[in-house]
Amino acid sequence: MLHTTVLLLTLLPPQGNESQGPLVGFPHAISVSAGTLGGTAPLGVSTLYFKIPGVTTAPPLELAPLPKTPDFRRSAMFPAAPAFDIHAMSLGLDWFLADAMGRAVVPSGGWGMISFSVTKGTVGVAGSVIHSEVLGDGAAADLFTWLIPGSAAPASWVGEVQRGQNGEEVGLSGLSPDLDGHDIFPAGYLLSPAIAAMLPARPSFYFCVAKATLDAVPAAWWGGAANKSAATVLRIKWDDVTRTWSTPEVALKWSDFVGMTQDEAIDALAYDELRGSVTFSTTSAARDPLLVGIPIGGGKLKVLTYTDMGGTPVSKRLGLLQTDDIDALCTTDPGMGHTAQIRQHLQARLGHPEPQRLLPQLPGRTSVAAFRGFDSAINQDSFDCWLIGWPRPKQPAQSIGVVGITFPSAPAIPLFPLQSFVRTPQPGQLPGGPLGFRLQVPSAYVLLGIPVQFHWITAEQQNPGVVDVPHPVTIRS
Ligand SMILES: [Ca+2]
Ligand SMILES: [Ca+2]
Ligand SMILES: [Ca+2]
Repeated sequence: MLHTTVLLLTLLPPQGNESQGPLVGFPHAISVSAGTLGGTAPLGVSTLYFKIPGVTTAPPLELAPLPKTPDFRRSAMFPAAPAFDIHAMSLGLDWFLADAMGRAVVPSGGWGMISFSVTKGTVGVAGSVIHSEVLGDGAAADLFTWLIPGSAAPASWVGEVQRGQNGEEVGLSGLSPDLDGHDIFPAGYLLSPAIAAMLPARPSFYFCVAKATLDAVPAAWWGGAANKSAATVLRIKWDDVTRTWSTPEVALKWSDFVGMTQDEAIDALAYDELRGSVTFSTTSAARDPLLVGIPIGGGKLKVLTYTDMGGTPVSKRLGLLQTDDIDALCTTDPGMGHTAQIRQHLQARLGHPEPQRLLPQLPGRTSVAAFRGFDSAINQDSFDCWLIGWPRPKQPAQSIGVVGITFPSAPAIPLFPLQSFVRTPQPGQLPGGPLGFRLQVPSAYVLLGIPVQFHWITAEQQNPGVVDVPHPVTIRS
C-alpha cells in the first residue's frame, strides 16, 4: 500500500508557481519604487508599508502604532522632509550570516535565512526560480528566501531559492510593481502588544537615499558634503519618552566601506548593529549583486563578495546573473542567532520548518508555514498556519485534510487533531489554494515560550493512495 502511494506521488504533475518557504503569508515592512500601486492606490517611495498577514492580495498599509511602540508612519519618521526615495533599509536587528572570509555559515541548530527581492531589470539564470518569475508575472515585487546551507530545516528547502510571496500576495500591483526595501522587524512592533514588548523600546532605523533624490533631503543630514552619497547609511533613533524620531544623521559613511566611491549606491541593506557587520547590495554592475562588509577596525569595513563555503558567490546560488541585482534584503537566524531577546521574539513570531519524521518516506508536495497573528477584535494573539498546494489543481474529487499539534517539550503527548477540512479546488484561488488555520493563543500562555508543532495530513477521496504529509512547523507561545 505504501509502495503504491509513493509511486503515485512521483507521477504527480510539477507544481505551479505556488508560494513556498518560511515566509509564506508572513507580515513584514516594505518600501517600493515609483509607480507601484497597492490595490488601486499609488504608494509613496519614502513610506514604510506593512504586508497584511496571511496569503492575501490585500494592499500593504501604512499603520498607526500600538500603544508604547515606535511610530513608523512617514509623518513621524520624516516630518517636513520633502519627497525622497528610501533605497535600502534596516532596523539594525539583522543577524550577520558569514564568517570572517564572507562565507555563508550557520551554527549547528541554527537556520540562517536571507530574504530578498530583485530589481525590475533582473533576468535570472535560465531554469532558476527567479527566471521563471521573470517569464511569468515578474519578479521585482516578489519576496524570495534562501536558507543557508547547514540550516536545520527540511533538506529539500536548504540552499534552494523559494518564492515566499508573489508580488500580488504582498498586495502590490500596477504596470511594473517593484518591492525595493524589506525588513521583517518593524512589523513585529505592530503585530501584538506581547510580541512588540520583546523588541527594543528605542530602535534605530537605518536607510539609504536613492541617488536621484539625494538633493531632495536636507544638507544637514549628511554632516558635511563629503558624506553626501547614496552609499552613506543614515540613521534615525526612536525616543520612547518624547515619542519622536531623531533627525537623520550618518551611521556609516560611504568611505567607511573600503574601496567604495562616493558615486556608488547601496540599494539593499541588512545591518547587524550588534556586531557592526553589513550584508548589502549596490547598483554597481562591476560588483557582485550580494556583498558583505566586515569591520576591520578604525570604523572601516572590508567589502567582500558573499560566498558559500566553497567560494561560489551566493548570488550565483540564487540563480542571479552578474548583471542582475538585489534591491531589498534581510538576514536572520531564528534558531541560534541574534540576542536572546530577539531570538525569543522571532521564535514566537515565525514558525521553524522542521524535517518531516512522521512518515519520512512520503516526499510531501504540500508545504506549511506558520507565524504569529493577532485578533484585535478579541485582543488575543494567534498562531496562523497556512497549507499550500492542497488539493492538487483540477482534481474534481473532494479531499480531506487534518491539522493537528504536538508539543515537542512533552513528547509523551500524542498528536492532537484540531480541525478537519473537506475541499475541492476552487477557481480563482491563489496558486496552491492557500488554506489558513488560526489557533488562538490563550492569554495566560502568550509569553510562556511553549513550543507548539503544527502537523498536516491530506488525502484524496478518489485516489486514497494520494496521501500527503508536509513537514511540520514549530512556533512558540
Ligand atoms: Ca512574481
Ligand atoms: Ca532597494
Ligand atoms: Ca543592488
